[in-house]
Amino acid sequence: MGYLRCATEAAQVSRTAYRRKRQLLIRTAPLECGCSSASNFPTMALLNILHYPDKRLHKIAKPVATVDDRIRKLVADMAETMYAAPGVGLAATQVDVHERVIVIDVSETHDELRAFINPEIVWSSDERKLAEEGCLSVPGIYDSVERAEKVRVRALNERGETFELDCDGLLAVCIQHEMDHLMGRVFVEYLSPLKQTRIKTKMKKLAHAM
Ligand code: K1U
Ligand code: ZN
Repeated sequence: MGYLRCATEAAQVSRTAYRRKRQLLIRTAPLECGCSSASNFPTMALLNILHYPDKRLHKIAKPVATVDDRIRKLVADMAETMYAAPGVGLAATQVDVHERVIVIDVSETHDELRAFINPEIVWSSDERKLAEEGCLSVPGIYDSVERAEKVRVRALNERGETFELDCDGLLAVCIQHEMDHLMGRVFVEYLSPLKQTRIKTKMKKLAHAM
């Protein structure tokens, strides 16, 4: 119960921080129509997260052609959905949108939202590290996966500008996990066939119980 209350409070803090940040972004970034007012900007929405073993989680996402208001709305809705879950990352594939868009916020204060549009890993360390992972598409399942310890990512931000980011720790784990989602891969596929079968059975039972 303690965890549940913390998670709910964390999600509330996250949503407030994100709304504040988003208001700033909308106020400072001119909209496509050339108008800088946020009055016509649509409100955010919570999106439905697909659950493993849904086949749609295996679709390969296409690159975003133009970073426009449709993509900015998707980023906003994905952020709202990630904070509400609560989670530290979300890939568009998980909300049944098959375009290369990721949101991540691994900060303790839930106010460091990053959007990665058309992300590419341009460098990975040879050193690898085992770390525990969770997934909003496989609720209740946590297990260790080995990945590159550090990566450098190149992507577009919400304004369509290219940036590069050196990632380590949870951010490195999360970005690799989310980029796998964009390639139709779910973290449980790194586990043994026996564990995968058990997880599938558990998830199917859970879906029937709901
Ligand atoms: O992709 C996802 O499903 C999101 C996933 C990201 C992730 C976390 C940890 C290691 C690798 C990838 C999650 O956010 S799972 C939930 C979670 O980690 C969390 C939940 C509440 C508070 C803090 C973290
Ligand atoms: Zn996931």
